[in-house]
Amino acid sequence: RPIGVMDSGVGGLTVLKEITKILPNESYIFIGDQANLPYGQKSSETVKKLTKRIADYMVEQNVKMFVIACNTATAAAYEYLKKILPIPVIGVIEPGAEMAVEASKSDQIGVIATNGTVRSGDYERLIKAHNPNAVVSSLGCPEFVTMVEQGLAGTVEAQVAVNNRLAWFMDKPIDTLVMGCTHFPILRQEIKNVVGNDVTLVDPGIATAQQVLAYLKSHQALTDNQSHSERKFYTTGNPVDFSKIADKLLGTPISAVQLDI
Ligand code: DGN
Repeated sequence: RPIGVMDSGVGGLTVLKEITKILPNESYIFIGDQANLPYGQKSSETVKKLTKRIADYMVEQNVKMFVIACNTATAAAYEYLKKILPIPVIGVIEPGAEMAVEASKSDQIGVIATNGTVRSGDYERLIKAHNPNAVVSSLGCPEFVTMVEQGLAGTVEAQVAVNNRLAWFMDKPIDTLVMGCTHFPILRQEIKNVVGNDVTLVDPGIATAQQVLAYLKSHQALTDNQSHSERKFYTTGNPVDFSKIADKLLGTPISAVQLDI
């Protein structure tokens, strides 16, 4: 049985990439809900409904696990889906928060995310649950999502936008910055150029992949050979646009199929 991975767009591919690196034998179904992108500006109730609709489809496809590779959807729907789905559900925020606490020495942690994720306060709450002394500074960066979806990562335009937005951190003594939106690791270089080498960038996708591995291992649900492994990519938006960015990101040609749900 495959692992189901979803995002509002191409950002979740950064998480999928980390999962497939350590679990190459598994099969995967990835869904990008690009028809409804961006999730970050929608109400939490709406995001919950959109995420449930994808989760229901994944369950129909008989996936063995559902990974919410989107911070905004994790904030809005993780607790709810964990209760109602007949399969295990993994979100990106808790693993990311733990990873940030481990990475920080000064307890001064920055979070960049969508407005929806910042509004939920989940990173702050979970970081403080692991380290009550932590000081968390969170900033919404919604325009980063649009830039990534438009394929602008690596351009001067993207660098300028990242410079402008992250200037907010200049007077904050953070030593760790969580890329709390799965689209943001695609702008890692631009972000690094602004915050410099002294700030550790945390990619929750890496910690999430570790959690997927740990779960499957402890439940004896790992696939031990690659001969039947398959990767299917769906978007509710335009498959040609999706594939263009996905190819670049995963470093292999992808042919995405349009999904009508
Ligand atoms: N990639 C999503 C996240 O991690 O929050 C959000 C993108 C969006 O829909 N705004």
